[in-house]
Amino acid sequence: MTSVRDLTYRLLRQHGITMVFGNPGSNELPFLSEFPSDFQYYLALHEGVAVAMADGYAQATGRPALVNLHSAAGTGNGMGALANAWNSHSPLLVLAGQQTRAMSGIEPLLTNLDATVLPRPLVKWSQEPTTARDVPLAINRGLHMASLPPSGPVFLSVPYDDWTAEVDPRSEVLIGRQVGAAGSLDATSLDVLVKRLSEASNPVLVLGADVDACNANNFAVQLAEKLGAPVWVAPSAGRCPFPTSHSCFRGPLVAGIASLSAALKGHDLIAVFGAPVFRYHQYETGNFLPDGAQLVAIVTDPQEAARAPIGDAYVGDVRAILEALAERVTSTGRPLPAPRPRPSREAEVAVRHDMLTAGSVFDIVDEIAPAGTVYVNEAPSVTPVLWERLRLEHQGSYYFASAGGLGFGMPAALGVQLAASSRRVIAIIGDGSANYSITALWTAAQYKIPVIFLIMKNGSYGALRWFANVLKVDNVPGLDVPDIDFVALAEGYGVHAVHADTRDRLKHALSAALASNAPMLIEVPTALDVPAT
Ligand code: TZD
Ligand code: CA
Repeated sequence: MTSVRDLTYRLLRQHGITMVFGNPGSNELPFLSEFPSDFQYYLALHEGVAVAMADGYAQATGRPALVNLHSAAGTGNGMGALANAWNSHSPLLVLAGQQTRAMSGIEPLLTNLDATVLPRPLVKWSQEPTTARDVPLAINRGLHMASLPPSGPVFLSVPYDDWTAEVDPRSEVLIGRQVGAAGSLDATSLDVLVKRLSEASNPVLVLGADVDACNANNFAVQLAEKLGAPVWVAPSAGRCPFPTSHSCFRGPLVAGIASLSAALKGHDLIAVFGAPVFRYHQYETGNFLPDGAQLVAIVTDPQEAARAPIGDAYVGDVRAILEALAERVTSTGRPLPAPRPRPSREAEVAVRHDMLTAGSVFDIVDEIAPAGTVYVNEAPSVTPVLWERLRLEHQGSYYFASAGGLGFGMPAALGVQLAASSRRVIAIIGDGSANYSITALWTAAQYKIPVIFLIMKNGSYGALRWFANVLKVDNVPGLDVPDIDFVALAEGYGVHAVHADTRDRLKHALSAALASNAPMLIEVPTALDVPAT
């Protein structure tokens, strides 16, 4: 007899899934029983870690990742991380165990009440199959749903007695079903876009995370060079879609209506690829666009296209469309914009030599880390400084929580490192943020995932101090996080750690971490550097 569980593992393999990120409970044990030897289970000690780790893995591979959570409580613990996965279009299948059908009417302990409602609205699709025989169909559907554009998380609740039930023999044909999406532009729309770009007198490109997600950074470079156009990263950037040392590169746009509009002043055409228009944060009044500017956006997500308050939008395959435009647009002959000036290293060091600044830390990292290093960032107040200092040249070089939900960085770095084993991942983590998913250290140690964790210890929720200035609110409690010993915490979870409070110590620690193939944590006291409002 073929069991539902047997066929499920075959389906998972066929979708390229042999990893499970999870934290089990009694409802999940029958799914995990006789765990196949070609699968690897990554135990996370908190569900937020499991989901964020899967998110990092899914983003870095572009393929769906499987998360296994425990009923309602486990799903609830994973929801913060699911918010990020939702915004980053990460293809995740979240599989949660349900109590046995035999007791479903009497609501025993660990029943997931209204299971399908719980993860909404942060999933594309949510189901609890009505019968055991529908489970393989639901698994297959969930995996395709997660992958189809716009990709994103899906949720499946499975009563635990279903796994040992016999499959419907007709489910065999699910193995090998191909489901794909087409989606370049039709010829007329493409002509219109080529014309608009070619005839603009001062076009600008704004690129979002989905450009990096669909491996289209090179096409963006080609298009920018042909147009001689500056390139900005859409606000609240979850990934880096363009090489930061390229002459056209301007940096990330500020996430406020007026600031964003001011940065784009003078452009007559704003072409947005792979980003919502726009993901603002701080509220600023003003017009969405500068005077005289038109906007056209190419996105994978119909919701993003429909809800944009301005401009035209096309929904389609961002890579295919960028590739077609890069090929079809003829070179305008406009000179490339002059490169952004590199911030001076010496000036920064000279001003505050008693304590390392974020700028000097990033300069050291940029100098020592090899080309191709991947950065996962969760140090909110110093993110603008990071974008000025680190060279992010290759596809898949940068990740940040797409919904701003903290607790993403440390576990996502593990997932990215598993996916990109030939590159080294450095996680740059604030001393506030580190606490939401600190148990990721244990997973790093146990599975020997060689992420380097750089803790930026400024003793404060720096970004909230900045936001309090933006909102002009005073005397807010709960904004400092003094007296946390990250070296002790890391050692406690089995990760070697050092405290580096000078440039030389940091250089030494980072070189040692890069030379070893074990995870390591470096705690760096840094000056609290709240950006000006
Ligand atoms: N909780 C969660 C899950 N996500 C959040 N974004 C917040 C709370 C609010 N929050 C921010 O948006 S930034 C921040 C908090 C608490 C402070 C981060 O402090 P940090 O980094 O030490 O990690 P900085 O560089 O000092 O800001
Ligand atoms: Ca901090």
